[in-house]
Amino acid sequence: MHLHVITLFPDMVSGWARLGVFGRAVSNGVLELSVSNPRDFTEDVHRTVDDRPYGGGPGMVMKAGPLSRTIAAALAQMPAGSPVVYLSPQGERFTQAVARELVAEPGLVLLAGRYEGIDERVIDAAVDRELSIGDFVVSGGELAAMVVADCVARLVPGVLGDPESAEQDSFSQGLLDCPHYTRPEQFDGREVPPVLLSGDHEAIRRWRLRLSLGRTWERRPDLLEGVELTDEQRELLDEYKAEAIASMGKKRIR
Ligand code: 9D3
Repeated sequence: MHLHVITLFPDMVSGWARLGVFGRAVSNGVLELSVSNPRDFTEDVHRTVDDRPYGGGPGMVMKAGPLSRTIAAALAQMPAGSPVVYLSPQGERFTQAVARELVAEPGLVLLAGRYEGIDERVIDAAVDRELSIGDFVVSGGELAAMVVADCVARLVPGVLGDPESAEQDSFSQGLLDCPHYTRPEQFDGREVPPVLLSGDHEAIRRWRLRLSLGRTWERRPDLLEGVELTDEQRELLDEYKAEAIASMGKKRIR
Protein backbone atom coordinates (compact mmCIF):
# COMPACT_ATOMS: atom_id res chain seq x y z
CA MET A 1 0.00 0.00 0.00
CA HIS A 2 1.18 3.51 -0.87
CA LEU A 3 0.54 6.30 1.66
CA HIS A 4 1.22 9.93 0.84
CA VAL A 5 1.02 12.79 3.33
CA ILE A 6 0.67 16.43 2.26
CA THR A 7 1.91 18.73 5.02
CA LEU A 8 3.66 22.03 5.72
CA PHE A 9 5.76 20.06 8.27
CA PRO A 10 7.17 17.12 6.29
CA ASP A 11 9.87 16.41 8.91
CA MET A 12 7.17 15.71 11.49
CA VAL A 13 5.84 12.85 9.36
CA SER A 14 9.05 11.46 7.86
CA GLY A 15 10.69 11.29 11.30
CA TRP A 16 7.81 9.31 12.76
CA ALA A 17 7.59 7.08 9.69
CA ARG A 18 11.16 5.77 10.20
CA LEU A 19 10.33 4.36 13.63
CA GLY A 20 8.78 1.17 14.98
CA VAL A 21 6.36 -1.11 13.19
CA PHE A 22 5.60 1.47 10.48
CA GLY A 23 9.29 2.17 9.79
CA ARG A 24 10.10 -1.53 9.47
CA ALA A 25 7.24 -2.05 7.02
CA VAL A 26 8.55 0.82 4.86
CA SER A 27 12.11 -0.64 4.98
CA ASN A 28 10.77 -4.07 4.00
CA GLY A 29 8.84 -2.60 1.06
CA VAL A 30 5.48 -3.72 2.44
CA LEU A 31 4.46 -0.04 2.67
CA GLU A 32 5.48 2.93 0.57
CA LEU A 33 5.43 6.38 2.19
CA SER A 34 5.91 9.69 0.44
CA VAL A 35 5.51 13.24 1.73
CA SER A 36 5.08 16.54 -0.07
CA ASN A 37 4.92 20.18 1.01
CA PRO A 38 2.50 22.72 -0.49
CA ARG A 39 5.21 25.35 -0.02
CA ASP A 40 7.09 23.62 -2.84
CA PHE A 41 4.09 24.24 -5.12
CA THR A 42 3.83 28.00 -4.57
CA GLU A 43 4.53 30.38 -7.45
CA ASP A 44 5.32 33.65 -5.64
CA VAL A 45 8.70 34.80 -4.30
CA HIS A 46 7.47 34.63 -0.70
CA ARG A 47 6.29 31.01 -1.17
CA THR A 48 2.93 31.95 0.38
CA VAL A 49 0.71 29.05 1.49
CA ASP A 50 -1.86 30.98 3.57
CA ASP A 51 -3.95 34.12 3.39
CA ARG A 52 -6.60 36.05 5.37
CA PRO A 53 -10.14 34.64 5.40
CA TYR A 54 -12.75 36.30 3.16
CA GLY A 55 -15.41 37.81 5.43
CA GLY A 56 -12.87 38.56 8.12
CA GLY A 57 -12.17 36.87 11.41
CA PRO A 58 -9.17 35.46 13.23
CA GLY A 59 -6.48 33.24 11.80
CA MET A 60 -5.40 32.29 8.32
CA VAL A 61 -6.63 29.89 5.63
CA MET A 62 -4.50 27.62 3.44
CA LYS A 63 -4.63 28.87 -0.15
CA ALA A 64 -6.30 26.73 -2.84
CA GLY A 65 -3.66 27.07 -5.58
CA PRO A 66 -0.63 25.50 -3.87
CA LEU A 67 -2.81 22.79 -2.27
CA SER A 68 -4.52 21.91 -5.53
CA ARG A 69 -1.17 21.58 -7.36
CA THR A 70 0.28 19.50 -4.50
CA ILE A 71 -2.69 17.10 -4.61
CA ALA A 72 -2.46 16.75 -8.41
CA ALA A 73 1.27 16.01 -8.23
CA ALA A 74 0.73 13.46 -5.45
CA LEU A 75 -2.09 11.67 -7.31
CA ALA A 76 0.11 11.39 -10.40
CA GLN A 77 2.53 9.28 -8.31
CA MET A 78 -0.15 7.15 -6.62
CA PRO A 79 -1.89 3.96 -7.75
CA ALA A 80 -5.04 4.77 -9.79
CA GLY A 81 -8.10 5.19 -7.60
CA SER A 82 -6.31 6.33 -4.43
CA PRO A 83 -8.70 8.60 -2.52
CA VAL A 84 -7.76 11.99 -1.06
CA VAL A 85 -8.49 12.09 2.68
CA TYR A 86 -8.58 15.47 4.42
CA LEU A 87 -7.99 15.41 8.18
CA SER A 88 -10.21 18.02 9.80
CA PRO A 89 -12.20 18.68 12.98
CA GLN A 90 -15.34 18.79 10.75
CA GLY A 91 -14.74 15.26 9.45
CA GLU A 92 -16.55 12.00 10.06
CA ARG A 93 -15.15 10.26 13.15
CA PHE A 94 -12.22 7.96 12.34
CA THR A 95 -12.74 4.46 13.83
CA GLN A 96 -11.32 0.96 13.38
CA ALA A 97 -14.24 0.31 10.99
CA VAL A 98 -13.14 3.26 8.82
CA ALA A 99 -9.56 1.92 8.92
CA ARG A 100 -10.84 -1.44 7.62
CA GLU A 101 -12.51 0.38 4.71
CA LEU A 102 -9.39 2.41 3.92
CA VAL A 103 -7.03 -0.59 3.88
CA ALA A 104 -8.97 -1.87 0.86
CA GLU A 105 -7.71 1.12 -1.17
CA PRO A 106 -4.55 0.85 -3.29
CA GLY A 107 -3.19 4.02 -1.67
CA LEU A 108 -4.22 7.07 0.34
CA VAL A 109 -3.38 10.75 -0.02
CA LEU A 110 -3.64 12.18 3.51
CA LEU A 111 -4.01 15.95 3.52
CA ALA A 112 -3.00 17.63 6.78
CA GLY A 113 -4.17 21.19 7.30
CA ARG A 114 -2.74 23.99 9.43
CA TYR A 115 -4.14 27.37 10.55
CA GLU A 116 -7.96 27.57 10.57
CA GLY A 117 -8.18 25.08 7.72
CA ILE A 118 -8.09 25.00 3.93
CA ASP A 119 -10.04 26.86 1.25
CA GLU A 120 -13.39 24.99 1.01
CA ARG A 121 -13.14 24.84 -2.80
CA VAL A 122 -10.24 22.37 -2.50
CA ILE A 123 -12.49 20.10 -0.44
CA ASP A 124 -15.29 20.39 -2.99
CA ALA A 125 -13.02 19.73 -5.95
CA ALA A 126 -10.46 17.22 -4.73
CA VAL A 127 -11.30 15.63 -1.35
CA ASP A 128 -13.04 12.24 -1.27
CA ARG A 129 -13.36 11.84 2.48
CA GLU A 130 -13.00 14.15 5.51
CA LEU A 131 -11.97 12.52 8.80
CA SER A 132 -11.62 13.66 12.43
CA ILE A 133 -9.72 11.61 15.02
CA GLY A 134 -11.95 12.73 17.91
CA ASP A 135 -13.58 15.51 19.85
CA PHE A 136 -10.45 17.34 20.98
CA VAL A 137 -8.32 20.04 19.38
CA VAL A 138 -4.79 19.50 18.10
CA SER A 139 -2.72 22.13 16.31
CA GLY A 140 -2.82 20.65 12.83
CA GLY A 141 -3.72 17.66 10.71
CA GLU A 142 -0.30 15.96 10.90
CA LEU A 143 -0.93 14.05 14.12
CA ALA A 144 -4.29 12.94 12.73
CA ALA A 145 -2.69 11.86 9.43
CA MET A 146 -0.14 9.79 11.38
CA VAL A 147 -2.90 8.22 13.49
CA VAL A 148 -4.78 7.19 10.34
CA ALA A 149 -1.61 6.04 8.53
CA ASP A 150 -0.46 3.98 11.52
CA CYS A 151 -3.86 2.41 12.13
CA VAL A 152 -4.40 1.50 8.46
CA ALA A 153 -0.81 0.22 8.10
CA ARG A 154 -1.35 -2.27 10.96
CA LEU A 155 -4.10 -3.88 8.85
CA VAL A 156 -1.85 -4.33 5.79
CA PRO A 157 -0.79 -8.00 5.58
CA GLY A 158 2.88 -8.37 6.56
CA VAL A 159 3.13 -5.15 8.59
CA LEU A 160 2.61 -6.88 11.94
CA GLY A 161 4.94 -9.85 12.35
CA ASP A 162 2.24 -12.16 13.66
CA PRO A 163 -0.96 -12.01 11.56
CA GLU A 164 -2.91 -12.93 14.72
CA SER A 165 -1.82 -9.68 16.40
CA ALA A 166 -4.07 -7.55 14.18
CA GLU A 167 -7.00 -9.90 14.84
CA GLN A 168 -6.42 -9.82 18.59
CA ASP A 169 -6.24 -6.03 18.80
CA SER A 170 -8.74 -4.33 21.06
CA PHE A 171 -11.76 -3.13 19.04
CA SER A 172 -11.12 -5.74 16.35
CA GLN A 173 -13.01 -8.08 18.66
CA GLY A 174 -15.13 -5.20 19.97
CA LEU A 175 -13.86 -5.67 23.56
CA LEU A 176 -11.20 -4.04 25.72
CA ASP A 177 -8.05 -6.04 26.38
CA CYS A 178 -7.44 -8.14 29.51
CA PRO A 179 -4.66 -7.23 32.01
CA HIS A 180 -1.09 -8.32 31.24
CA TYR A 181 1.73 -9.43 33.58
CA THR A 182 5.38 -10.40 33.20
CA ARG A 183 8.20 -11.33 35.60
CA PRO A 184 8.76 -11.01 38.53
CA GLU A 185 5.94 -13.02 40.17
CA GLN A 186 5.87 -10.51 43.06
CA PHE A 187 6.29 -6.78 42.58
CA ASP A 188 5.92 -4.34 45.48
CA GLY A 189 3.94 -6.98 47.38
CA ARG A 190 1.55 -7.50 44.45
CA GLU A 191 1.12 -10.98 42.98
CA VAL A 192 0.39 -12.21 39.49
CA PRO A 193 -3.11 -13.78 39.29
CA PRO A 194 -2.37 -17.48 40.06
CA VAL A 195 -4.36 -18.79 37.06
CA LEU A 196 -1.74 -17.24 34.74
CA LEU A 197 0.96 -19.41 36.40
CA SER A 198 -1.17 -22.58 36.38
CA GLY A 199 -0.34 -23.79 32.88
CA ASP A 200 -4.06 -24.53 32.37
CA HIS A 201 -4.54 -22.92 28.96
CA GLU A 202 -8.34 -23.33 28.94
CA ALA A 203 -8.63 -21.69 32.39
CA ILE A 204 -6.33 -18.89 31.23
CA ARG A 205 -8.40 -18.31 28.08
CA ARG A 206 -11.61 -18.10 30.16
CA TRP A 207 -9.96 -15.78 32.75
CA ARG A 208 -8.77 -13.42 30.00
CA LEU A 209 -12.16 -13.41 28.29
CA ARG A 210 -13.92 -12.77 31.64
CA LEU A 211 -11.62 -9.82 32.39
CA SER A 212 -12.02 -8.41 28.85
CA LEU A 213 -15.79 -8.57 29.14
CA GLY A 214 -15.85 -7.23 32.70
CA ARG A 215 -13.57 -4.29 31.99
CA THR A 216 -15.55 -3.43 28.86
CA TRP A 217 -18.79 -3.52 30.90
CA GLU A 218 -17.22 -1.28 33.59
CA ARG A 219 -15.29 1.17 31.43
CA ARG A 220 -16.92 1.17 27.98
CA PRO A 221 -20.48 -0.15 28.23
CA ASP A 222 -21.16 1.55 24.87
CA LEU A 223 -18.98 -1.10 23.19
CA LEU A 224 -21.19 -3.93 24.47
CA GLU A 225 -24.35 -2.44 22.96
CA GLY A 226 -23.29 -3.37 19.44
CA VAL A 227 -22.15 -6.93 20.29
CA GLU A 228 -24.20 -10.13 20.43
CA LEU A 229 -22.54 -12.14 23.23
CA THR A 230 -22.07 -15.90 22.91
CA ASP A 231 -23.47 -18.15 25.67
CA GLU A 232 -19.97 -18.49 27.13
CA GLN A 233 -19.38 -14.71 27.05
CA ARG A 234 -22.76 -14.05 28.74
CA GLU A 235 -21.86 -16.61 31.43
CA LEU A 236 -18.38 -15.13 32.03
CA LEU A 237 -19.71 -11.57 32.16
CA ASP A 238 -22.39 -12.65 34.67
CA GLU A 239 -19.62 -14.23 36.78
CA TYR A 240 -17.67 -10.97 36.64
CA LYS A 241 -20.72 -8.91 37.62
CA ALA A 242 -21.55 -11.27 40.51
CA GLU A 243 -17.99 -10.93 41.78
CA ALA A 244 -18.11 -7.15 41.36
CA ILE A 245 -21.35 -6.98 43.37
CA ALA A 246 -19.93 -9.33 46.05
CA SER A 247 -16.94 -7.02 46.50
CA MET A 248 -18.94 -3.76 46.47
CA GLY A 249 -17.36 -1.20 48.76
CA LYS A 250 -13.89 -2.44 47.89
CA LYS A 251 -14.30 -1.68 44.22
CA ARG A 252 -16.66 0.85 42.73
CA ILE A 253 -19.19 -0.67 40.43
CA ARG A 254 -21.48 0.98 37.91
C1 9D3 B 1 -12.04 27.67 16.38
C2 9D3 B 1 -12.28 26.57 15.44
N1 9D3 B 1 -11.27 25.50 15.54
C3 9D3 B 1 -11.91 24.28 14.97
C4 9D3 B 1 -12.20 23.27 16.04
C5 9D3 B 1 -10.07 25.87 14.80
C6 9D3 B 1 -9.13 24.78 14.50
C7 9D3 B 1 -8.48 24.11 15.52
C8 9D3 B 1 -7.55 23.11 15.25
C9 9D3 B 1 -8.88 24.42 13.19
C10 9D3 B 1 -7.95 23.43 12.91
C11 9D3 B 1 -7.29 22.79 13.93
C12 9D3 B 1 -6.29 21.77 13.63
N2 9D3 B 1 -6.84 20.42 13.78
C13 9D3 B 1 -6.83 19.55 12.77
O1 9D3 B 1 -6.36 19.87 11.70
C14 9D3 B 1 -7.43 18.25 12.94
C15 9D3 B 1 -8.08 17.63 14.06
C16 9D3 B 1 -8.34 18.07 15.39
O2 9D3 B 1 -7.97 19.17 15.84
N3 9D3 B 1 -9.02 17.23 16.21
C17 9D3 B 1 -9.44 16.00 15.85
N4 9D3 B 1 -9.22 15.54 14.62
C18 9D3 B 1 -8.54 16.36 13.76
S1 9D3 B 1 -8.19 15.96 12.17
C19 9D3 B 1 -7.44 17.38 11.86
